[in-house]
Amino acid sequence: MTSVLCIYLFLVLHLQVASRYFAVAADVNDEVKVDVLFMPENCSQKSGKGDLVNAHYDGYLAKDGSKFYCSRSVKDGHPQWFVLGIGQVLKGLDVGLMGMCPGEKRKLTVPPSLAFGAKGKAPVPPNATVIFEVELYSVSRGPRTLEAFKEMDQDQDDSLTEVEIRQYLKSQDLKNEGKTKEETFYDGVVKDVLRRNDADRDGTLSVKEYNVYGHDEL
Ligand SMILES: [Ca+2]
Ligand SMILES: [Ca+2]
Repeated sequence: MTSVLCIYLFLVLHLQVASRYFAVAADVNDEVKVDVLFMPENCSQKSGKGDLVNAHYDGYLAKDGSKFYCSRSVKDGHPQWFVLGIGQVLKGLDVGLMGMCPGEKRKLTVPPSLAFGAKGKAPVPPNATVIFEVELYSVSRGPRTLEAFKEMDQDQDDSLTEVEIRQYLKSQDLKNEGKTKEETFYDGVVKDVLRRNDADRDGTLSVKEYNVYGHDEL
């Protein structure tokens, strides 16, 4: 069922006319080619380095269009939740999702050097150019700053509970989109945030766990 959905969405994305094209420089020799497939009318906040973003992305091999990854078919189909620009995802995604609006859809053509390299990673063969169809759902500004931590930590006990993280995400959606999403959406996101960051597995995030990148401001 989920793979059918992915194929459907793939077709939908391809039927939409690429409204513009531009390239984002990533290295001297390599760059990610960005085709904007859909641009929402209103752009509340563009993504930048260090932002907490939520996105779906499907990966295809450029040479034959075969799909090797679909984020809708893993982890119960919840959109992937990661901090942009710090290596939590492939370099090509880190670069290709920059400056993106919530609701925007892009097609990213990523050279091997910014994807799976000379060795590849099964089922992606060596030296493969890959294509990602990405849809950005939400952008939260500077989640790893002290301001964001304090904003989330409502009872000011220097730790973030599931409830506090959930309320923060909802408040962000309310601010950016005028409404919140379904509760099951937040269930998945909160679980993912804790899975990635709760090092001592006590169910809450300490300042240290939250500040895994060692920013000075924390
Ligand atoms: Ca707290
Ligand atoms: Ca913890």
